[in-house]
Amino acid sequence: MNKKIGIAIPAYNAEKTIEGVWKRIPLKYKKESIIILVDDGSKDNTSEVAKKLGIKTIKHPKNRGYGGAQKTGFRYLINKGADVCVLLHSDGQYPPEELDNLTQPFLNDEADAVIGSRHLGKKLKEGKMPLYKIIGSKVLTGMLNIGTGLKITEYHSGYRLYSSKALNAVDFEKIAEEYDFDAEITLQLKDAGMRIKELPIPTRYAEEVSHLKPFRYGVQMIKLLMRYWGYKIRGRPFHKR
Ligand SMILES: Nc1nc2c(ncn2[C@@H]2O[C@H](COP(=O)(O)OP(=O)(O)OP(=O)(O)O)[C@@H](O)[C@H]2O)c(=O)[nH]1
Ligand SMILES: [Mg+2]
Repeated sequence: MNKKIGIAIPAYNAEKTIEGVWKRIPLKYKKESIIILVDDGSKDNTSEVAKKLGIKTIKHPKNRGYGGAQKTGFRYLINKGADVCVLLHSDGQYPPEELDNLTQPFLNDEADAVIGSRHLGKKLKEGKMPLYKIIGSKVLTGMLNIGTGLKITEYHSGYRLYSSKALNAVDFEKIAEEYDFDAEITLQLKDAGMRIKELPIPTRYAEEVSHLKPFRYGVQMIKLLMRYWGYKIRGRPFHKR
């Protein structure tokens, strides 16, 4: 079954890493897929580097945040007719080489969303994931699973794929603008009865700069759980907006 694949690359001050990521995207996706890079108000030459590589680029005049960058990318892909929207980070942390494996469940119509799980991949230390992130993501994942009754191995992975149908079903443009976008959409998809498949991916931490503020992120996860309960128990709207 032929599905149109779209790839959205959120990028913030990523001038040094984009070329490396672009080179690792298998040729067939460069030929057959829709690829969009969303420059989220970078201060460096992210857009210039991307355009020189021939990557279709949209630039946010002002930095919106990780979630905001995704929404612009997914909206572009859906408008261009993509059936499957892939999120591929611009810092090289998530391997483009895994695209065939991660898109397969959509081609077999086995899933509405796929999460590349580093915990399933089981090589966190070898991949040099900082210890505070290993502990942090396990604790927060445990908290969200206990709080929702779901069984997800990792809510915080940035390697994610969604069918356009699933994105529309959860009204993705109303979801959080920052890092909590990924965990929130996971809860929304589950709540909408979507099939989420997790597949193992390798972990890779190198010299890339992490912008994630762990404490702020932890608070966002607790607030997300509160909103989920407010929605489940009181029928309050789930979306913040
Ligand atoms: N930090 C940050 N990244 C953004 C933003 N908008 C888009 N991005 C991109 O979103 C992706 C994820 O950002 P990272 O800071 O690497 O976050 P992360 O990978 O979840 O966290 P780490 O595991 O700490 O690297 C990268 O490709 C960024 O370039 C933004 O406003 N802030
Ligand atoms: Mg990163």
